[in-house]
Parts: sequence; structure tokens; C-alpha cells
Amino acid sequence: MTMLATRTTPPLNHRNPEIADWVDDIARLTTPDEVVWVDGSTAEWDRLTKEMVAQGTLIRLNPEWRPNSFLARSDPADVARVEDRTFICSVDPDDAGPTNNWRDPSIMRLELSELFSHSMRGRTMYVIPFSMGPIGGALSQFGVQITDSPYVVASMALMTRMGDAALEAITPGTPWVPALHSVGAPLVDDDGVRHDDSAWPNNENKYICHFPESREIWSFGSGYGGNALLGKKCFALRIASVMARDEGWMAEHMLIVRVTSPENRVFHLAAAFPSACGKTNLAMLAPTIPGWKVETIGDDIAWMRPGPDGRLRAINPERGFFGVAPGTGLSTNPVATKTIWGNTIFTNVALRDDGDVWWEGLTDTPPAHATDWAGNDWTPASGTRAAHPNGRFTVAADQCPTIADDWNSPDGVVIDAILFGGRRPSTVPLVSQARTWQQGVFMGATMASETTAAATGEVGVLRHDPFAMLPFTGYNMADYFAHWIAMGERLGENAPAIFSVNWFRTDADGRFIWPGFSENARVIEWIVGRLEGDLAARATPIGGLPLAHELNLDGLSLDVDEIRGIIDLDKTAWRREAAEIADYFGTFDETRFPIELRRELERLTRELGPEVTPS
Ligand code: OXD
Ligand code: MN
Repeated sequence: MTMLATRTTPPLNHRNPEIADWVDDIARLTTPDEVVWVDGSTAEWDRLTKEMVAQGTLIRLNPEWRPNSFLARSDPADVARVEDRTFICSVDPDDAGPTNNWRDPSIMRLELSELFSHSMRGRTMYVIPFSMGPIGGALSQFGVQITDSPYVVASMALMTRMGDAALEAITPGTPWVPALHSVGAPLVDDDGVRHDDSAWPNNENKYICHFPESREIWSFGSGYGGNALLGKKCFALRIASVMARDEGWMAEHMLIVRVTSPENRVFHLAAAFPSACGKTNLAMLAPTIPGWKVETIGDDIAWMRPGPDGRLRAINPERGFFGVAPGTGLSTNPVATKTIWGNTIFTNVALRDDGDVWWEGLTDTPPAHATDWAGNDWTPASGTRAAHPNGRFTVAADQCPTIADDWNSPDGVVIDAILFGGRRPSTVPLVSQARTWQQGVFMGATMASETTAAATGEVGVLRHDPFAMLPFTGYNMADYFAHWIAMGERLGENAPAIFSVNWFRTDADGRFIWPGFSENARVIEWIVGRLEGDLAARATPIGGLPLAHELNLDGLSLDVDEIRGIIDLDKTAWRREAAEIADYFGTFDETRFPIELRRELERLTRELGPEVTPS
């Protein structure tokens, strides 16, 4: 691929020798043909996307339907995060803990240096200075990603504040996270022979490595999503969770929304759900109940810190959405479908014959013919999926019609409530409120969910996913639980209320009982009623549950028995759950595990009481 006018030396106003030295070191290691410092301009986006179209990495969509938008088809072997190839390289293995893959940092460094040696031969190496959060904001952080993937550059342009403005702000002495990425597919081999590029270069040998002590990221072999856009999971969650523990703040896998009640009272909620469980849908919720308004602040990550008034303030460190496309449609998430009207990169979805995109759930009626995500002819009779279940859209947040005016505010918003949810076909009720912060932390720590296509591996298997952070906590999970307890102590009376929610209860035939999506506004209404002190809750061992008549079910075709079945405490199921939680807690190092969570479990078990067998 030939580069058009590019900038191969750092911009003149750039005075941070630390960055320049690191870039020189990496260029010496990876030996690219050239080094390009990205500036974040529209001209640069145009140049890169044109080059990727010429190279076959991107297909330009019909501008009449989807202006300035593109489709990428990944290698079928590179379609999701690779959790089994994700490593925390802390000096002490106990600092990575039982839920992470650990590697010795010095051994890993040697291994990576070999992998990265000449890994960019024949390619362009891009230097991407970026900010997570508004540039210079009190809760924001800087990084510099090096990559040999132009797809990653274009995606980072949508997902972060990238380019000259970020670089200028990283003055000498300002902390920044070095994040190195290579697809691991040099174009020139050891004998100096140049090979043709492929549309989606990658390497079957993948490594997503984090060095928490030195706060560095090294990612090799994948061009996809959370493996390659290093500002997202690698920095904003794994490395940031370590920074947050050390500095007294929180880096969480949470959406942030502003809710305005019919009485014009405003609340901010943060909510943690595992990957591909509807965070983007909740973040863009269009309430069905009259008078309610939901505005979007973030759909995936929240950085939260106590403000000067002692209350918890949150920012969305990202600038765009990397949302799951299948299942996103006019009935499920009309706001998202409007957000992606143009200026969007789609990955692994189907291409319609008219040059637009399609995926399962976008419209009720599929196109009569399309090209599927892997590039094959497809018709509704094919019996295969047109889009990959982890097909994605990447789009700037400010295109979202419901984006809050001040979503970009460097000071963030005050969080009134935190929600934890997962895909639980049974046991966990529609909504419950934690009695105390400690019970809320217990709810987060005991979250479990069915696996989805967002990561490689089996789908639909129930696994513990504490705080939806199982694949994203960059240190020992028991220490992370303790950090949550400590944050509650620090916040004291100012701590947000905590709720557990579950939209995914199923009936005997496996059908979802709760309608979900926009109807989730009804649960938000109950939560706000609790925050305002207007609604009562039934105190139970698993928290405060709604009174059936206080849930707004107007217009829903759910009968009272069905509703009771999903809002009540199922004691038998919870006794099983408590026993299972005891086993789960046993997987953590006792000396690190917070006593408060053990006490919560003891309390739950005691209050549930023994099973009474009819005589
Ligand atoms: C994501 C994920 O991409 O959680 O947000 O996998
Ligand atoms: Mn996510």
C-alpha cells in the first residue's frame, strides 16, 4: 500500500522526548517501512479509508444509504476477544489472582520482543497519541498506541480523542500509557521477499499482554476490537483498574445514563452488564412510559471518582461506540439505528446488494439476497447467519440522537445509583435493591451470566462474571472486591444506591418473560421511585423487592402470576445459589478476600433458613 502525504517525523510542536524515544525504540524493533504520526484530521481519515478500500480491507458502502461508511470483513479466525490469550504480567502471580492468566513479566518481555522483532517489516507504523476522557480533564488519562493496522487507526479516531490535540497535551512529565500493537504479519520475509497483503492481516499466535506495574500494553496477532483498539479494554479497564486501585478511584465496565422523570427530576445511573448483554441498548433506551427521558453518556466504560463534594462522579472515557450489531434494530434500539446513519465502520455484518449493510434483527424482513459476513452469497434460505453474532458498528458518540449535552464534561456527572445485571434464566429477580453498600458489593461480586459471542469460546454457559469485570480486572479479583468495599467506606453517606437487575428470566419453554428493551424503563421508574423515597420495598434476604402493584405494568400483556414469578424471592433457588456462591468464594485467597463479603453470605444463608421438607 503506498502512503499519500504523511508525516513521518513528530510534529514540530511536540516536545516530549520520552514519547519520541519510545517510538524510535519500537521502530528499531519492528522495522516498518515508515513511521506516521497521526494528527486526527478529517483529511487523514479520508486518506486512510481510501487506502484501505484500495487494499481490500474496507468496502465503501453506498453513500446514498450510508455516507462515509465502510464494511470490514475480518479473518474468520479473528472475530472476538481472545480471553485465553490475554495475560496479566505482574511480578507476583498472586497480584494477577485466580481469575487472570498470569505470565512472568521478564519472560513475557523476551517472548514479546522476539514476536515484535521485524513484525512490521514492509508496513507503515502509526503513532496514535490519544486521551481517554476529554483532553486535560481531571478524570482523564493519556496513552500512545503504536499500530501497524490502518483499521485500528480509523477505529481509534472514532473511539478516542486522538491526534495532535492529545499529543500537545502530553507534556514532559505527564503520565501516559504506552500501548504497542502489531497484527503480526510482516509483508517482507526474512529473505527480503515482499508478499502481497491480505484484507485482514493477523497471526494465529495471539498475545494480549498487560504489565500492571509499568502500566504498559503489548498486543500481538489480532486486528479485532478489544484485542486491538487498546484504549478500550486493555487501557480503560485492565490498566485503569490498577491505576484506580492505587489512586482511589474506579474503572468499571459500565454504561452511564441520565434519567429525567416526568416531574423533571434528574438522576444518573451507571450499570454493569457482561459483554453483549444489552448495555448499548440500555444506554440508548427510548422509554415506552410517558414523561420519562433517558439520555446517553456512555455505553461500555465508566471511570468514577469521588468529587470535591464527596459524591461519586463519572465520565465515559471513550468517544465512540463499538456496539454489537446483530439484534440492534428499529424495535430493539431505534436510537442506535439512527446513530449509525453514516460515518460508521461496520465489521463482520452482511452487505446488501444495494451497497448498504444488514444483520439479523436490523429489520424484520431480511433482504432476498446479500453477501454474508464471510463474503459468501447468502439468502434467507441459506440456513446460516448473514452477520457474525459479534459483528460490530463503530461510530462517534456525538452522532447519537440521545447523547446528553454534557456527556463530554471533563468533571463528569454525579452517580445516584449503580445497577448490576447478567443473563440469568432463573433465580435472580427482575430488580432488587441492596440494603447497604456491602450487600451491593456482594451483588456485584456474585454476578453470573451466560456467555456470549463477544469472546471466543462456548456460548450460553453460565459463568461467574463479577461486576462484569471477569475478563477486564487487571489485578487480583479479591483485591478488587476489597477496593469496592474501601470505596464504599470512603463515600459513606454519599455512596450511590445499588440495585441488581435481570431482564433475562425465561419460562418453561425457554421464552423471555420480561419484554425487555424499551420496557426496561419501567424498572428504571421503580428504581427512581426508590431513590426519591416514594416507593416501598419488601425487605428480603436478597434485598428490597418491589410490591407487584407498584411496578408500572400499564399496557403490558403480562399476567400477575408471571410477574410474581420474576419479582419474588425463589428461596429454593437461592439456597442453591448461596451454596454455589460459598464454593465460588472458596476459589479466592482467604487472606485477600474481604470479610464483609463472607459476612453477607453468612447473613444470606441464615436468613434463607434451611429447606423445609414436607413430612
Ligand atoms: C465489548 C466487550 O466489546 O465487552 O464491549 O466485549
Ligand atoms: Mn464491553
